[in-house]
Amino acid sequence: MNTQEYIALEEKYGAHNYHPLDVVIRRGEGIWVWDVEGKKYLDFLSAYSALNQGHCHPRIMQAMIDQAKMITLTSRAFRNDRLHLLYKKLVDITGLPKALPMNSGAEAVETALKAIRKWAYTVKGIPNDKAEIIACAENFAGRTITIVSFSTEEQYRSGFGPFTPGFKVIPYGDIAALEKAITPNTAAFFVEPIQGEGGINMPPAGYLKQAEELCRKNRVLLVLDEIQTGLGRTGKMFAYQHENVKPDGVTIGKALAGGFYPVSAFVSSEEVMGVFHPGDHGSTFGGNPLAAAIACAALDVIVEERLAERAAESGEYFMGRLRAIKSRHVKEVRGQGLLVGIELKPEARGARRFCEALKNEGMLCKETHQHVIRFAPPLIIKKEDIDWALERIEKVLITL
Ligand code: IF1
Repeated sequence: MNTQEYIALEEKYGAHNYHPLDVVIRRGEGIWVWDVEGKKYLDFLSAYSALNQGHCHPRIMQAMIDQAKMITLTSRAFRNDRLHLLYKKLVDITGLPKALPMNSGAEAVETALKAIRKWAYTVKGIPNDKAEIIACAENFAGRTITIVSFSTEEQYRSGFGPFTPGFKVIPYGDIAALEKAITPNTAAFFVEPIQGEGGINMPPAGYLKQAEELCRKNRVLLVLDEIQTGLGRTGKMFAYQHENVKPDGVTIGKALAGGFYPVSAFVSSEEVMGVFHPGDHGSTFGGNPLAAAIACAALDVIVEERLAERAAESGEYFMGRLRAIKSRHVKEVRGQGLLVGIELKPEARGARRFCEALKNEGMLCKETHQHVIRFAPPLIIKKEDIDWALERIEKVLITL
């Protein structure tokens, strides 16, 4: 079958909840993918930052194969000999003492929200059902009804009401708004260090540190969503480390398993995680031995191949070269490490057509929020491959 035939079958049998680029990928290795016609592309999206280690990393693959030959799933009704290893690694990289493993990012976020609420009632003493969680406009934290209850993107909410109460939404990056929003019933401030889907929105320097101080002063938990910014993507293991912030909790996902398996986690303090008692929360696959073995290997790759440091260096080079491109379409280049966005001017008529043109040049990336082209290559990318990409990006930004 050729590309069009594959597309026709997807369209015929699949729900239309995505509008993907018309490329049908068959194989991936490192930073490259090949489509069903043998065309080769440089992957500049990394499955939305779930492939920081690159496609089909051999070391993670071997860990998956080895574990799959032993046992894949026990349920949490019993224990297994891999989970403690993942717990220890998550504790070591975050500096937070307790982890709760889940599967999708949204499940890690839901876990965090439940922990926050139960902490509010049983530890902080907020009256039952009165806990307030503050979130920021243009957030993205997943697709469940509770999570879209605090989304400000109409399309993510339309038709899915009624919504979960107990959330307050404030402008991103605005400390005064956070201070004003805090009440005696505020349980937590839940925020992304950099807003990915929101359009690679960077907060003002010092914002996270000021938020941490404000939260501490008011006994409000600071819980950071690092599902997209975490695991080396912004040039540190976690984006919060750029400002030496110490959150009360963090959600992790995507690259936690290097693209081989859905693995996520909520990592937090003894005080917060201690609200969970046996039977309070969980999931069929959360913390299974196959997930744990894969995630351990995925984390080892990030640490031992120095992916955070490489993202910092590559990102600085990449953004410097992007900013030097003289294009009438570009409004702003922004980002940190290898989480980069080019915001186009409205007269550029949207980022999608630039992504289509880049696909024709052999590069895969995705627009976000109409006017932003998001660039997020695997962190293993080398300088010569960044140069290869820059040639194509410059050509498209100048000729389109
Ligand atoms: C889609 C982008 C969207 C996330 C943050 C939690 C989650 C995500 C910061 C939930 C997931 C994914 C979801 C995927 C596309 C992608 C995405 F921001 F990365 F680009 F949509 F906004 N927190 N982001 O970014 O994790 O449940 O998906 O594992 O839904 O289209 P998940």
